[in-house]
Amino acid sequence: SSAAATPAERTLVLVKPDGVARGLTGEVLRRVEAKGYRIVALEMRTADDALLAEHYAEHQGKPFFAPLVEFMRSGPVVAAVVEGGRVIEGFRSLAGTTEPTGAAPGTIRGDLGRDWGTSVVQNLVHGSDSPESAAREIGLWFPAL
Ligand code: RTP
Ligand code: MG
Repeated sequence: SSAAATPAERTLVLVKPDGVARGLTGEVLRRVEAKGYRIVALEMRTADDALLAEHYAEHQGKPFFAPLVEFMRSGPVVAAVVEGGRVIEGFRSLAGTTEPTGAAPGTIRGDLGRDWGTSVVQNLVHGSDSPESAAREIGLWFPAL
């Protein structure tokens, strides 16, 4: 047969400040590893405005931009580079839809997310949404990679 191995792909995963504060870092990484993806870089840090402005460049000018940046710098995040076949799509599938209330049970946001009582959607995790975004975001968070 001509079945070729699926080329490995990389994505940037963030456990956002709500996930770290609620002690869900291990649970998120457990789901990533249980799916068969490999963590190839991992760091806890508090993001500054410059990093977040670049990370969320596509959202500049939107009404939720300022509260989003304020939320994202409110505490440490855990940043990871995760590798695996079709991992960009696969992690977004593990994460579930943006709003936890509507996210499917079985997903990180659907099982664990609480998007009520805050002015910005606090949804535990971020995952790159395309190969281009992944390359850009990995370069921002892990310039040495
Ligand atoms: P992410 O980039 O974090 O993986 O999430 P996403 O693709 O599902 O959502 P996106 O549209 O890229 O938005 C980025 C993050 O901004 C916050 N957000 N708040 N109306 C709102 O209050 C609102 N909309 C978006 C969320 O934290 C979202 O994940
Ligand atoms: Mg996004």
